Parts: sequence; C-alpha cells; structure tokens
Amino acid sequence: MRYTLLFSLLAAFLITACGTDAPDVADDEQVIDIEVTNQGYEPGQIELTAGVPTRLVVTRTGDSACASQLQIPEFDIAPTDLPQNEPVEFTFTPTAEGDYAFTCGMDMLTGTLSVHS
Ligand SMILES: [Cu+2]
Repeated sequence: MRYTLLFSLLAAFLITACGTDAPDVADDEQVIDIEVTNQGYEPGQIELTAGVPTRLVVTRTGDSACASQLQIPEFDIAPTDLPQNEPVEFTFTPTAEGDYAFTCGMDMLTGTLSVHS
C-alpha cells in the first residue's frame, strides 16, 4: 500500500520531469539558484532547456569585489551589481543550443550555461 503510493508519486514526478536533468523545471519556467563565493560560482555548470524561460537567482555570499557583479553577454545582460547576501534575479529565454558563459564584471570568474533541447 505504502509502496504503491510511493510508486505513483514517483511515476507522476518522472512524467512531469520528462527525463531532463535541468533543475526545477516547474510549469513554464526553469529556476536555478546560484551562489557566488570568493572562489566562484556554485554551481558553475548549469544545464538549461532551450525555449524555456529561465530565472537565475544569484546570491553573492563572498565579500570579494571581483564577485560583486554578474554579466551574461550572450543574453544581453550587462554587468549587474550583486549586493552581498541579497538574491538578484536574472531572466531570459535561451533559444539556441550551446554553451554560454556568465562571468563577473571583470570577466575573471566564469560559469557555463549549457543549453540543450
Ligand atoms: Cu572579477
């Protein structure tokens, strides 16, 4: 009985997730939390599904000036301030498959948005 319920929930989840490994694809949006430490981005490699509106929630926890801005040139996001410990949201919709960099304002810290269909 318990296992049947568990299995139903699992099946429902799998059908909803549809085999993608993109995190948190809920409804028509994929939401990804990113932490910016003094060492870089956590996670630094992000899988996205093409054509799905994307929301990056970026929180800088590190105190380094290097980490204090984020830019994603490929998606027309200019260097944007990241106040320490305050989540900043970036929204865009990736349309074409490929790897796109997001970096600090000085182009030193780098992360990758991996867009696939
Ligand atoms: Cu920098």
